[in-house]
Amino acid sequence: MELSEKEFFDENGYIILRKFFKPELFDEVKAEITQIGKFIVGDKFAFDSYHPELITPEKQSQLYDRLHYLPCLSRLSGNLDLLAACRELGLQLPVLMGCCNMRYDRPHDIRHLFDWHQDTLYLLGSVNAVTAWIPFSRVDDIHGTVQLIPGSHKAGILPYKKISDKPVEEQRQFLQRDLAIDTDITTAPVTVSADPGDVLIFKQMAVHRSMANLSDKARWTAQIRISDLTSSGFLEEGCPTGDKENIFFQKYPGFVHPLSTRHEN
Ligand SMILES: O=C(O)CCC(=O)C(=O)O
Repeated sequence: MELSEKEFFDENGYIILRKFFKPELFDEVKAEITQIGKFIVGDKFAFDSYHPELITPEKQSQLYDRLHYLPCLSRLSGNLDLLAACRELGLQLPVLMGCCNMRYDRPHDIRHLFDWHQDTLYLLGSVNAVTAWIPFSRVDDIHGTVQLIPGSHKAGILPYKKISDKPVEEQRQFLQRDLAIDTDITTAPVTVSADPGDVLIFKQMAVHRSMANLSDKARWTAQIRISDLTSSGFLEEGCPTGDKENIFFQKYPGFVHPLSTRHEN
């Protein structure tokens, strides 16, 4: 028997909704990226092609750091169809988490790839929070993409360890470079292949990682983070988000902080 979209999502922790966005949406995204790209990098900047000689490390970080201020990202975050899809997937009252982002993954640049992780560990949010991962260019095992472990969200937050020397203090932000999953990932992953217009929605508890861009084109994506205000305990806990609080001071149902990491300095 075929599963409904919601059943598939609940079972696997992710879903790819094909041809979800209208093509016009990408015209405005491309236009805004091209506008800031030309301003920062120079007139030869083009969304669809990549010229390593133009993009110095300084220009790359200037470009990257500006992406999440693009007005089109706000419009995407507030996209009514996206919020309706979240409701259909079970988020009764979807609210933005303020950590929406865009990624620019250059060919063969592995420095910014994320190893296996769960977004909840860094972003907090409601237990059923989701990330809408939106490609603006082709994504697959050649062009770079993400891999997910189906069903991994069901185990809640996995054991983790601190991998930086950042002290554990209440209002400190912990990022991917500070915390890592402390267990072997042995289940076979799913590799996402998608085109502009498609959207991957995954539970922030789902274990996932980046895959390198082996093509000669830049990989452009947006990540919209959405919690559910009605999720049990979320409001009572003060709607925690990872830019103000961290996992060491949060209670997620059924999760016991590993003694090896709790309050370790
Ligand atoms: O796009 C990627 O390579 C990884 C994105 C990711 O893991 C995330 O946004 O949580």
